[in-house]
Amino acid sequence: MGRVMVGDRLHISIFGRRNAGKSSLINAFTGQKVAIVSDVPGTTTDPVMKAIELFPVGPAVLIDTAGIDDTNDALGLERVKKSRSYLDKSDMVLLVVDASGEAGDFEDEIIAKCEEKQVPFIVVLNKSDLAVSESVKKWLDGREFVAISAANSSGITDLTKKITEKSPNEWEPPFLRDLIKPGDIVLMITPIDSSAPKGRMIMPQVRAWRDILDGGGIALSCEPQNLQKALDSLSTKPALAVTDSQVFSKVAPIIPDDIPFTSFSILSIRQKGNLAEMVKAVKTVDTLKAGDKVLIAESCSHHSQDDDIARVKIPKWLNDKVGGGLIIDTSAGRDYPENLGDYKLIVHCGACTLNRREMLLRQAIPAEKGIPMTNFGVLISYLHGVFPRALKPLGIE
Ligand SMILES: Nc1nc2c(ncn2[C@@H]2O[C@H](COP(=O)(O)OP(=O)(O)OP(=O)(O)O)[C@@H](O)[C@H]2O)c(=O)[nH]1
Ligand code: SF4
Ligand SMILES: [Mg+2]
Repeated sequence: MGRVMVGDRLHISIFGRRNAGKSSLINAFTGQKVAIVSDVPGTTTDPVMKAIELFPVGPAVLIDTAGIDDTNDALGLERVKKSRSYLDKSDMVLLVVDASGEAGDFEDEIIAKCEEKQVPFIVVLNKSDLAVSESVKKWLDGREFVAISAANSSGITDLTKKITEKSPNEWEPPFLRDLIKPGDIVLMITPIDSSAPKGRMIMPQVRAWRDILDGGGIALSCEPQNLQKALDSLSTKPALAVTDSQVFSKVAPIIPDDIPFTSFSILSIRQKGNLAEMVKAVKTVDTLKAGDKVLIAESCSHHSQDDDIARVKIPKWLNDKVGGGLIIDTSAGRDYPENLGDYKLIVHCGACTLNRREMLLRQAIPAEKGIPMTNFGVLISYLHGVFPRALKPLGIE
């Protein structure tokens, strides 16, 4: 993956006493041994930053800090000061408490700081596999907390859910600029056909264009029929190619394998929703059969055209795959149909008009009922043999 634009990632700082399990929590989140864990208090001396893809939150930076109770000597005090300075740079704080240890003034102070700076925080009760001490029991009384066991990676899903819930309203991952570095060329394949709005570009394309420039990149755009020519004319290979999903099968063979390649719809849903879940859900198409109901949902109501993607193209491609006979409904705008229970699969657009919180909620409703939801771009890449290639630039294989 390209440059990590630190400001584009949700900064989550992990605070707590020495030995509370802060570094263990980083490892549990990442599934790797990125931070040193030991039973010697004061193992982490300098803050360690780790950029990760934290689903369903999105791109995040985890910051492991030194214990806040390390106040025995000048060096310890210095470390505590440094740890605390990270609070100002945090979008969120996880306050880790060792269930078998102590809790009191140190924790109160961090919470008071978070409240003062208006940084959302979550109390994380770690080592919940051990008996809870009287001190911790007393301190937790009446508080909201998430119980985990970092050493066994249990409770991590509950914790990521809570992080999503508490993450600042306006926060969203970038459209694509975290995938490029300044000076990189991004080639956009934008067909101007009857489904393109007259005299304009569609919103996800405009978003991509702006984000390339915000990331210091160079935005190039062409129609599919000029793609080969565009590639031939470049002396520098594009760092990324982004296509309209509708022409995936047409352009995929033209784009060399060593150029990361994805679609506007996939990038848009990565920004607005939980892409990993949508990727998992796409395999449901292999189990669809005649008579099954599928919902195709767009989150804005634009005019339908003769060869509309939601009403004509996706239904045709799905029926081709299944051998016909699917019952396909479409919805447009903010509302879902009343009864989602009948659907075997929901296919959602890039949701560019929604905020991330709203899209995550739209995903959560069917998820509770066990109904898989995928995305236009993910589905088309799957049906047209561009899967998992179109997901690879986003760290999903
Ligand atoms: N039983 C149990 N032990 C844990 C758990 N999480 C961490 N530990 C143990 O607690 C000790 C401290 O873990 P660390 O992750 O190094 O703690 P830390 O908060 O980073 O500690 P410092 O860097 O010293 O401030 C290690 O021996 C871990 O194996 C847990 O969920 N259950
Ligand atoms: S909300 Fe959906 S249908 Fe409307 S422009 Fe954005 S991606 Fe397309
Ligand atoms: Mg540590």
